[in-house]
Amino acid sequence: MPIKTAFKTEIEHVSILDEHGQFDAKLAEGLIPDDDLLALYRHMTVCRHLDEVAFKLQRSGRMGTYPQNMGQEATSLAAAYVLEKTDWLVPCYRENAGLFWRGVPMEYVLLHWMGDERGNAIPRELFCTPLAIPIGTQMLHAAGLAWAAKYRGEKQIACTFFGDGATSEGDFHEAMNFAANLDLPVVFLCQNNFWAISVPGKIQCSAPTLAQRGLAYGMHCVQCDGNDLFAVAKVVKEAAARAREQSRPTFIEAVTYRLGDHTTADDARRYRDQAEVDLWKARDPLIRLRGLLKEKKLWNDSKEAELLEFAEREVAGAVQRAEGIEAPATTEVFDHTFATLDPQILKQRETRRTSSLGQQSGRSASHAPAGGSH
Ligand SMILES: Cc1ncc(C[n+]2csc(CCOP(=O)(O)OP(=O)(O)O)c2C)c(N)n1
Ligand SMILES: [Mg+2]
Repeated sequence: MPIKTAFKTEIEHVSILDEHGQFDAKLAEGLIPDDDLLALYRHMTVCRHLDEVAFKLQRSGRMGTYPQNMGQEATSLAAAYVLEKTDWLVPCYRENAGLFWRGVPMEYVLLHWMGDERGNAIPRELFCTPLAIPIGTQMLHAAGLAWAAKYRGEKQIACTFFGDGATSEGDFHEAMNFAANLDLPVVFLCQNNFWAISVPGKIQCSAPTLAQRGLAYGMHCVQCDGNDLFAVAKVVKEAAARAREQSRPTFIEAVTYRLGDHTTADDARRYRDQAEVDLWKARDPLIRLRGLLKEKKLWNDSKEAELLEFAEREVAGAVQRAEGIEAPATTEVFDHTFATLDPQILKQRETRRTSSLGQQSGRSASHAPAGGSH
């Protein structure tokens, strides 16, 4: 018997505006009108400035750990731009641009990184889940949200964001498996920035693209330039249509790069070459978009200077609101975990003490019974 080919495919790579200023006007047709392009550029610039300010807040002890988004702004922003306002955005932690575009107030993200839970209480009407720090968990949430929408007969879809490292997690594969086999309207948007903290992508995946990981699940897969606002807008728009009209998921690999450290707790100079960083600095999504706007005679240096002043005011206002919020009551830690508090927890709420730590109400720990807990 002759050996036949059981399956053959190829992965497309979509690029519309590259780092050399090459622009494919035909592919870009109808994607982003000029007015929106200006608004999107302004938005990315404000987000970039927030990154700088957040870094300084952390260094001066006014914020906990912070992960800069620098270099990756185009991906989540393009997705949020083309999706409906009622579609779920299910983020990781490098999607500030997309979340702010949807309407999440900037101070929420600041509060989150300042360790204030109120930063996670995103208004329901914005359809954004809180930032997900445990790697990979949010992809399952997206599959669940899409499943719920499908069950209710709503046209709402879910778009979830995650990194290259997250594709090594079991949760990723479970989410992909559920989404593909239950025909769920999900867009899986992987931001491949080549690093999972200090672990390079090439030792996490032996295949030439991450995109092809979706093939194993019978899912449509595509790779795009993640630093190209147009390319991401195009592939997400098509994926959203596939989700809404055919209730089928898509796996998108957006190729990007984090220009900063993993977080403020990291020093990337210890494991990556400056030459690599410099290469990607030249591929910065802001630089190429600014170039296109200038070419279209929509932008100049005085507008840029005005924008930077605007960004400073916007971010300063958000910092002021985040730092100015009234401190939470110490009892609030009990408010969002249990629907009803059992007597032991009620006692803890009243006394702020727990016998399990050897503490007892009205008595000092040194008088606690031996063993300290019961
Ligand atoms: C379940 C889990 N394991 C480990 C970690 C520690 N951790 C935080 S970020 C990170 C790397 C994530 O890399 P990637 O998915 O590529 O996202 P990136 O930070 O590059 O955007 C790891 C391992 C975690 N947060 N959650
Ligand atoms: Mg990564």
